[in-house]
Amino acid sequence: MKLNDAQIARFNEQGYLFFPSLLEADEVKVLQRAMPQILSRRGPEVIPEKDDPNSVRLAFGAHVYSEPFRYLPLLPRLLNPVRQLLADNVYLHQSRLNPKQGFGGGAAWDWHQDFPPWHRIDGMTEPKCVMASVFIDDCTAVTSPLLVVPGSHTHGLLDSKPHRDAKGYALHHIDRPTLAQLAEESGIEALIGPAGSVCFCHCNVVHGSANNVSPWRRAILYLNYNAVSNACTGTERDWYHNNRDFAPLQPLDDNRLKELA
Ligand SMILES: O=C(O)CCC(=O)C(=O)O
Repeated sequence: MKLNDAQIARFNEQGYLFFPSLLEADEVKVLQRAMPQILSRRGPEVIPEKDDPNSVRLAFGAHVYSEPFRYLPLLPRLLNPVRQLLADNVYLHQSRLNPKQGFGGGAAWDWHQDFPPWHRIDGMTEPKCVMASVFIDDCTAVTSPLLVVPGSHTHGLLDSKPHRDAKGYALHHIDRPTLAQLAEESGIEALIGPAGSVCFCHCNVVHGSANNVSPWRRAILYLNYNAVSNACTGTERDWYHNNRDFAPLQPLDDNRLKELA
């Protein structure tokens, strides 16, 4: 897939590009089939929900320990648009899978940008990083979709309050007056689409989500690609937060994931 000039201009203006059903149904099935193994994994890279230690809030690094998730970020459909948007070769700074379990198990995410902890802790100089959000499940109005503020990346690094949990996971919450002003100017959009949809999102786009009180899981995999020229200088955090392998990713055959079906 090659982005055209209008798509690149739209990304620069609104901060994201959404492609419904970029992955085919059999590719989605392969990824869904791998989920139980990832979610039953134990280790520091798997972070439980605060109020329910048996529910996974985030599984980092699935692209390292799960075969289908290793192939996914290398599919030309994902890799080529990201390389175009960043005008560079890229490596994966981190991947994180947010299963967002149903019946309230998947707790809310306060409004934030992704870039601040990468910049302040991992030593990522510029916001030259794209978060490709791959819908592993359908994301509907009732399963607590990801909410984004269009154009918010153009404000650069916003004032935010750092919050770091015991496992080093860092979020920088944006204060209410700032969010209210941004939302007043540009509105808030919900990213809704079938499993297999992909949103390429600038790492300074303000985003968040509510509790998932529906009965259905709403998993999204976030593939955070960084430009090779922007490789991180920090070494404080573990491999699953701050990957130190900066070798440019090389595309696989676009059917590689489908072959596992
Ligand atoms: O998937 C969600 O609901 C939000 C996740 C998120 O904002 C993040 O991982 O930065």
